[in-house]
Amino acid sequence: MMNHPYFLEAGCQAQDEASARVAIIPVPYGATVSWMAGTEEGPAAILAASEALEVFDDELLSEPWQVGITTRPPLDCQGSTEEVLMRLSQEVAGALARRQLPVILGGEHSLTVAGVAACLRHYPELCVVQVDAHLDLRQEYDHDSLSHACVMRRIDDLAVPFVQAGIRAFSKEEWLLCQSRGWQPWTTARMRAQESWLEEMVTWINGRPVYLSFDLDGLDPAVLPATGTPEPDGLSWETATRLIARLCRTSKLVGADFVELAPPAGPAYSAFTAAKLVYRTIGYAMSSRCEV
Ligand SMILES: [Mn+2]
Repeated sequence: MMNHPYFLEAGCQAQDEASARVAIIPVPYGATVSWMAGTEEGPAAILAASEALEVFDDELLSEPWQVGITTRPPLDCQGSTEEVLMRLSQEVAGALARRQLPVILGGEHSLTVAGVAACLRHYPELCVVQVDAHLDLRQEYDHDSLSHACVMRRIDDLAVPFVQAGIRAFSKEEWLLCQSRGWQPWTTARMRAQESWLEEMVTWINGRPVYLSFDLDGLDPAVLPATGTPEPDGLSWETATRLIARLCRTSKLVGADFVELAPPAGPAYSAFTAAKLVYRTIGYAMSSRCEV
C-alpha cells in the first residue's frame, strides 16, 4: 500500500504527461528535521492515502482530477541538500514549461526554496503565502543555513515578498527580525483578534501570482497530528481551506508545496487529511483558472 505511485486512483491519472494541468512531485527528503523524524516518508503516505479519497469533491461538487493530474516519480533525494534542491528546481521548471501547476509533496520544509526559485523565474512578481506554526526565519539552525527552520530566511534572500499565517512558535531573534523589517506575521492570536485578517492578506497580495507553502503543522494537531513539531492552537480545516479558496479566487496559484508530514509521529489519518487538502487545493486552483 505504501508504494502506491499515483495521487488518487490509477484511473484518475492524465492520459498523457503533456496534457496534464497539474504535476504532483513527491520529494521524500528529510535530512534536517529537528524533533520527531520521518518526513521522508511523507510523500508515500500521502499518495497511499489519496487512493482512498472521494474523487468527487464534497465542497466544490466537481471532480477536480478531470483537469488532468500527472504524478511524477519520486525525486531522487540522494546527495547534499544543495543537490536535492537543484534537482527539484529543475523538476518544477519542467512542470512550469509544460504549463502545469507544480504541487510538491514533502518531505521537509527546506525544499520550498527550490519550488519558489523555479516559479520566480517564470513569475517575477511572485509572492509567497506560508502557512506554518513556525516563522522559519532563523539565519541558521544546527549550523545549517538550508535547514527547514531557515527556509523563509532563504526566501527573503531571493527577495520574494511573503506573508505568514498560523504562526505560534518562534524565537526572540526571529520576532526581533520581523519588527526590524516591518513584517507582521499572522500569528493565531492576531488572526483571532482581527477578523479582517484574510481581507488584509488578500489586499497585501494585490493580485500577484502566489506560491503557497503549506507546512502541515500550521493545522491544529487535532486535525493533523503527525508532524515533527506539533503545536497547539493551530488552524482548523475550515480556516485553512477558506484561506486557500480565497487565494485561488483573487490570485493565480502558480505553485504549491505541502511539507512536514511525519507519518511515524502520529495516526494514519494525518496522511489522509494531507491528501484531502492537496486535492481540495487543486480543485480551488483549477476551478478559478477555468473562470478566468
Ligand atoms: Mn513548521
